[in-house]
Order: sequence, then C-alpha cells, then structure tokens
Amino acid sequence: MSTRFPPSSAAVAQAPGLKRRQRPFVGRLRGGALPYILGGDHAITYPVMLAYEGAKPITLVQFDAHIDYRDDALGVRYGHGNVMRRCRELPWVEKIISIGIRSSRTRKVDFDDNQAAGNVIIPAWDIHKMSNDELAAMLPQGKDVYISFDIDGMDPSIAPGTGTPEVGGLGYEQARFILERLCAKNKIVGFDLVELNPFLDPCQITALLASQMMVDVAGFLYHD
Ligand SMILES: [Mn+2]
Repeated sequence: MSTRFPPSSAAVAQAPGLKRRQRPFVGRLRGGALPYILGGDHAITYPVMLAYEGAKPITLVQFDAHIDYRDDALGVRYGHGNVMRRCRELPWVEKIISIGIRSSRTRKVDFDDNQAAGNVIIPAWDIHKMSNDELAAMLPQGKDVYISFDIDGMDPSIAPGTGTPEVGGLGYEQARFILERLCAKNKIVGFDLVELNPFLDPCQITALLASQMMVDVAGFLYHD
C-alpha cells in the first residue's frame, strides 16, 4: 500500500462540506485555543485535523474498538469508517496510535494498510493483560498529541450508548490512566470525544462516563 498525501485543498475539493466545518477552527487554533469537541459522528475528526495544516507533526491517539481505516465503504470515503485513514493521509499527521481495538469485523486489507503506514495498534486484550508500566512504555512522549476518543473504545457495560458497541473494551480506570499519561508526557493540541448517541443511552450512563472523562482531561491539562 502506498500512503498518499493529498494536499488538504484536494481533500476539500472532494468533499466541499468539509471546508465549511473546518473554517471555525482555523482562526481559533492560531489564537492558541485547544479544540475540545463533542460528538456525534466520528467523521468530524477529519475536518478538525485539516485545520492543523502548517502545525508541528501530530501524533493522533485514537481510542476506539475499530481502526476506522477503510479507504472506501460502499462509496463513502469521508465517513466514520474511513476517518483515521483520511487523517493519516495528511502530511502533518505522522502516526496514529489506536488504543482498545478489538472488532472482529476488521478487514485484513485495512489492518495491513494501517500497519504499512507505520501506525501502532494496542488491542484491548493486550491492555487487559499489561501492567501500567508496560502500557505507559507504549504511549508517546514529547509529542504534539491530538486525542480522538470514540466512546466505543470503552466496554459496553459502562458505555452502551453508541452505534457499534463491542464487548471486551476498556474500563474507566484503564482509560483514565492512559489519558493521564498522555497529558503528562506530551503537548495535547486537541481532544474530541465522539460516537455517543443519546438515543441509545436510556440510563445516561454513557453520558455520565463521557462527561467525567472530559472533565478528567481538562483537569490533567490545567491543574496547578
Ligand atoms: Mn468505533
């Protein structure tokens, strides 16, 4: 597989709606703001990443049950199933580290393409067996990190309110530890938490978890 690096203007030309979604971020990034995004469809990460053009190389840390690396899903190239592949095609995204991956529906060709592009996958079943020190050694250090958190990275017992739940996901303490380490050892340049669907969350426990993790990250970043 060859990793293609189309200029963002080319990507925007293929999907004009992305330009409209990207625009609000650019000026705010230049002002030093930290994007903090709630969703909704994971496809939002790509137009957000477009706004980092000209920034330092970014390590994109994805929490997810799925690698989201299909080039084309029934004609869709800018949906939530393609989003990490589209982001990796941007020259300023130097690597994707995917945490909590476990979907049995991942196609081998997409996995192979993901690995050929130099990305790192840390499956959920490895995380369940690792010590905190072993896990910490696999996380980036000294990087500009953007965190994209698909709530289905979490176990559906505590995060059922999402469209494609997968058993065997992360617990809250595991995710909190990883988030804390990412924030402590890197410069966080943006954060999104996506794929929470309130219509699938009747007890609102997914929203409770998501809101707690967003507050946690803010605390890790802005504590004295
Ligand atoms: Mn997912």
